[in-house]
Amino acid sequence: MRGPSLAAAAAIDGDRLQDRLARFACIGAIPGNGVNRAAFSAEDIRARELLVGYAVARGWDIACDPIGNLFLRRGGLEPQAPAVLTGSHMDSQPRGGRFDGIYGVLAGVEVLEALDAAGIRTRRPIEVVAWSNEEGGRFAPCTMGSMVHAGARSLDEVLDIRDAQGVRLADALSDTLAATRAAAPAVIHRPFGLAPAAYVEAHIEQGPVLETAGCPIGVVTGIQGMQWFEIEVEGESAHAGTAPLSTRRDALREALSMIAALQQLAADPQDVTRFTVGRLRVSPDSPNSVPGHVLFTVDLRHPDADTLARLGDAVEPTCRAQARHCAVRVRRTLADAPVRFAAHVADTVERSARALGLPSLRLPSGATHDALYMASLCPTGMVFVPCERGISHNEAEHADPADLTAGARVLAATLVELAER
Ligand code: HGY
Ligand code: MN
Ligand code: MN
Repeated sequence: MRGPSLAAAAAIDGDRLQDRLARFACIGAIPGNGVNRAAFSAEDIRARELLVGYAVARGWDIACDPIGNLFLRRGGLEPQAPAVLTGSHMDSQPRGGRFDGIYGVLAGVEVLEALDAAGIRTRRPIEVVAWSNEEGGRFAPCTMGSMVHAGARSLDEVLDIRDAQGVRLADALSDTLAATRAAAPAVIHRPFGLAPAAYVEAHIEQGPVLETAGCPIGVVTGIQGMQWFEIEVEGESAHAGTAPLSTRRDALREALSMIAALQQLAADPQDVTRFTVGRLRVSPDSPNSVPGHVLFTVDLRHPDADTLARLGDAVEPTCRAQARHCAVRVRRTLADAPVRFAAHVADTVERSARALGLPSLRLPSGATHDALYMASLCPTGMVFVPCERGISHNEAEHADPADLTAGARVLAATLVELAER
């Protein structure tokens, strides 16, 4: 472990990190200590303006790609060398926690601050990215910014996606890009697909493994696969008091049969398969009208590619088999195979933790992250820190300041090691 790597880790200022986490937690704050910062919302824009302010104050370059992924760049001795990239996302779930995503962005900023403070100039530039729309709660699917940046989907394919209020992604994105340009003196255009030398993302684990093991650092080995579906059931709205049950085309009744059949399909005695119906929209949503239309979502995950593919391919036939008098439309909106991270990046994270006297353990990620798409562009890895009871996507999400600082220190040493490679 090089001297500058340890010096950068030592220059991490945990109080500044805590202070900035608290500032961002005020943007979109909701009762219960949580946040609601939907992608391309006014709250997202305020978060971007605050982040850009840090770069302007430090003289780091600011770049932005056409889907709003925001890059803060600290120059290296070899300006043309591919940068080492870190970062995460600033958007949140509707009832999100104050650490999911934003911790990885601010830990990356803290590394740049530490390098400035320690007067360290790395060979490669180091950049911090804030990915657009990682959560996918407003505009599905999730991890959209990194997905488009890595070329897994084109920008044109997502521009017409609408939120629940009918707002087009293109219009919300346009407002966000305009606000970003207004906040920064000079925003450099960043094309899609620019492959960095490596990508390392710091994130809370969002699961119980590290806390249960009493271990402060997770060396992430990869991310399980996932598939998302939108299923629409079209029946006929009717009068609750007059329409005989025998002739109804009740969209909710049939949707519930489909969901029960899908839960049966996903049943797993080993409790490895993850199956979630997180959204159920009923129309006309009135107590005395028979539902004529239902939309529900499926989030399906598994670490084994073949199992995931088999379950994913069974979703549509399972729904159609439950349809009696209603029409069904099944759309698969996301299909991500499991990824394994680059061995040398995981080894560097592990070596950094050891050099800093921090216990670590290797584990896969149950949650998805932008690192999943970055793994297709460059050697990629993640650093996890524990979160209380593994709770996340919930206002009660909490992480210990000492763990957050330790994770930033491991990130600093890892990034400097990779920037000298
Ligand atoms: O859904 C996920 O796994 C991520 O936390 N957005
Ligand atoms: Mn996240
Ligand atoms: Mn999340």
